[in-house]
Amino acid sequence: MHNTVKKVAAIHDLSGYGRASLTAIIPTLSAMGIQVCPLPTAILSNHTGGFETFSYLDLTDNMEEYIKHWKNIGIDFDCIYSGFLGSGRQIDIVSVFIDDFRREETLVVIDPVMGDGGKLYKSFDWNFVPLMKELVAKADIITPNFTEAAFLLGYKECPKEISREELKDWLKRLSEMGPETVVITSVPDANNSEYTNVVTYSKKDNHYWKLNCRYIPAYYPGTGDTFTSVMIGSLLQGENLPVSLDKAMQFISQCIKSSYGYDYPNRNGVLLERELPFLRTRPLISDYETL
Ligand code: PXL
Repeated sequence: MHNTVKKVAAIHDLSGYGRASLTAIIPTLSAMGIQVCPLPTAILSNHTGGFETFSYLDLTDNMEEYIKHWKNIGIDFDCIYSGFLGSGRQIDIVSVFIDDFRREETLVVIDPVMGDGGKLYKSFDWNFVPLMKELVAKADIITPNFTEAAFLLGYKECPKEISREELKDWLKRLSEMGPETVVITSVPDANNSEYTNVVTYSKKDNHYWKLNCRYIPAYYPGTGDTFTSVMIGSLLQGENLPVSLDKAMQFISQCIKSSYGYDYPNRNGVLLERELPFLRTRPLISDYETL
């Protein structure tokens, strides 16, 4: 009898507090019935989004040895998913990992974490962007936010708004870098400032989709990791791309709305544990349309 539980190799840091990276990804995918096999890039006491201090243990030197044992065991993965990477060397290791572990049906998802709100994160400089561009070329799906999309395209500044035609051009140009599917999150809506949208382009069927999301004025670290995890979980369950993105967006909106009403520091992350049971159900499809 076939093992029906799908496996994801999750290449991210482990931040012990704050519900980002692996501490968001593992519970989210597990709740969706997917096995997560973490390949940790670093161990931090807590994520860096809003906490002034943190301990940091770089695991780059351990990664190759770790991967060697995975090869010896002979594991294969239904999905390889990488996010926050700390150095050019880690990018090289992930690149070789993809070459070694990818099978024809493996889904390779790269979240090119580099910045947000028009700025690079503090731990990155501009030399990192071309390295990330090389990794992105190997992905089936990339999930940059609006800022990261601009940086991948070679802009050093991110526009405040973008027309529909320009956005389609961005999606197409990003897909020409290699990925079959491009998903851009946190895109300002040119016609309605109350919305930040998710847009996507799929090369194979040459289709552009747009999902409208009402802007919520609160930023919680780690929501990008949860968003991409829900998308992956749903795709591995056999749903199509727009439905998977719709589910991811609904889930994140629900997490933010159910957290926002409580008075606690945003850096602690959304109250994920309260919402995880909802991932067990298939929500009603709410909103997606052709871009
Ligand atoms: O994806 C969010 C994230 C991941 N890893 C680290 C972080 C953050 C967000 O702040 O600090 C270390």
